[in-house]
Amino acid sequence: MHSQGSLRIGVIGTGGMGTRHAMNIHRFVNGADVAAVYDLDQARAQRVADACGARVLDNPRALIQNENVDAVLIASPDETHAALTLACLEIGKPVLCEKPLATTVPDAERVLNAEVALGRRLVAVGFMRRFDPPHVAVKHAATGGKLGQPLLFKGVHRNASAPYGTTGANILINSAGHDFDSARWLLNEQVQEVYVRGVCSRADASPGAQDLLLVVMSFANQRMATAEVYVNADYGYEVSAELVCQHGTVVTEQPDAALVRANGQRGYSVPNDWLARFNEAYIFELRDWVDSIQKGQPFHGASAWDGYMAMLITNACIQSLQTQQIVAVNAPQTPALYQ
Ligand code: ISE
Repeated sequence: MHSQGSLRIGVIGTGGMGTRHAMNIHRFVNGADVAAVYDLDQARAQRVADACGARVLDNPRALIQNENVDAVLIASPDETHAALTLACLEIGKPVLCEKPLATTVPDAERVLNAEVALGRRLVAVGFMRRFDPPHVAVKHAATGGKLGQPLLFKGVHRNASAPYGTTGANILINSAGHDFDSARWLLNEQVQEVYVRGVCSRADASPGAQDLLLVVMSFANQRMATAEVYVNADYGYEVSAELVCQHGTVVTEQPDAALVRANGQRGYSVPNDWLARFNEAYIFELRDWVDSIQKGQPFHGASAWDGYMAMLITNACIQSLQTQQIVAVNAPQTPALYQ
């Protein structure tokens, strides 16, 4: 049953991420309930619906238009994100779209232009690192003044393994957007140029698949950023963000890490994936999103503009990876809606 007055959320996509979001809403977000779910795999959708006391709908657009759904969470495959977000904008429904907002620049532009035309912010994008306590601590330390101006962002983004055949372009579209958003968020500057190189880490990876990328970004005011994105790191899932500032540096520290001494060794465990590493961030992101809708306060996470900028940078990175040249990122002026 849904509590009176709670925000009724429809979840599109019940894979790993969508299921985690649905269960987080059900268990940890006050003032919100999962009212409906959709997945192409209806049996999978039914299992999540049963766990959350929600209905299963057989069509994502029917879910978006359903009068018993107040807000929509999109966690379906990347290539569906832009069209489904547009469908939410068409009927004025708030939406949290998992990253990436789109898989092409034109699609990201269509979402951005639709929200600008609407004149109000309905789109939130799931760059959850903005709610990750270690990343928030880096942001606070860098803006506290004691370290001076942040000059260089250094991101490390390692997945234990990626599906066979994952290409450099796939990685840039599906994964590296987090690092581009973190660099923009922590440096608070406009990106100007990118340079990307990639290598294939092992003989048994699919031919030509570059699974270790190094991205260099230059920003306005002579700020810089590097991001290592390695999707077959083997040892585990690890993300770090460091800012090198005028008078010091600040770097994310492992949350809840325990130093274990055993069997002549000492060390920390490493999570297997992003659901484990960013467990808290996903909950904090959902609470902030629900509060922004229920209380009419700004969402403190990424907007459609941030989702568009991530795709613009991604597109330039794909070109740089292919040409091995520096590529300019020609961003338009930030629309007033996002300033
Ligand atoms: C995944 O979709 C995520 O969002 C994770 O944060 C990222 O590390 C992973 O590479 C993506 O596939």
